[in-house]
Amino acid sequence: RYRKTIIAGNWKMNKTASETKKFAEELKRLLPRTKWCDIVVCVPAVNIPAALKAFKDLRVSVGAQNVFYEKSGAYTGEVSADMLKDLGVKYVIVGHSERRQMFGETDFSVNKKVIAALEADLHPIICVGETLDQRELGVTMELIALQVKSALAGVPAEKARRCVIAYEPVWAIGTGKTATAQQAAEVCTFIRATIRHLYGARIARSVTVQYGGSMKPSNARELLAELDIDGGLIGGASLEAEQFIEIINAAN
Ligand code: 3PY
Repeated sequence: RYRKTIIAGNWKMNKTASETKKFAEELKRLLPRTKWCDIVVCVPAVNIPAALKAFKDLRVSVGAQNVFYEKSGAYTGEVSADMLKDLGVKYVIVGHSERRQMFGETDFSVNKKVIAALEADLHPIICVGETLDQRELGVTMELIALQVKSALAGVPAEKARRCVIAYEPVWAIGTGKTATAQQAAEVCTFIRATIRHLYGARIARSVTVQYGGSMKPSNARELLAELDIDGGLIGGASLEAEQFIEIINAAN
């Protein structure tokens, strides 16, 4: 493969700083000693320092779940890309469907956040995905193309290669439903084709495209066996060290 396989946990609004430490200790006991894929844990912003400390010796990168696009100023409650970078954060999830649905995130704000993250040398994990209605209407691919193109608008090729795209069908998030490996692969292949149209074959080959949406030990191996699925963004199953490790092992 030309690109990295990345297994990233999205903890959402879960775990305190002490629980983060406990999780890292458990993970340390379970981590395979052989070479493994890149591992990321995206924690609530307030727990980033605790996570950085806890995962330091583990070859696990720490990610954030959101970032604001302005550099600094009167934006109460927000966190900038420079603040994340300065702490030692490597990845940031941008445009998760929960943020699009509950916190007014739009393709426009996602694009600004992607640009701000790249500007600060972070790797954005850009989430795209259709709702059940959109899938049933038969507009999935149009919607995905729109989300990918909007997110990357104005992003030059040398920066685009640092982006990760996560395909997360909204109907598979927190519902226990998973896309079949074939459904997931079809969209991930289409995402890569969209990147090829924008940036050419070389960049398209090097961008990591993940599947997310109820990925768990029981379905990870089948999903990750698909050529165009280069890892996962894992919700609930990333909260349990044992399940997370099983998914990491499935990627190796
Ligand atoms: C899920 O699996 O529920 C996710 O949303 C991962 O980001």
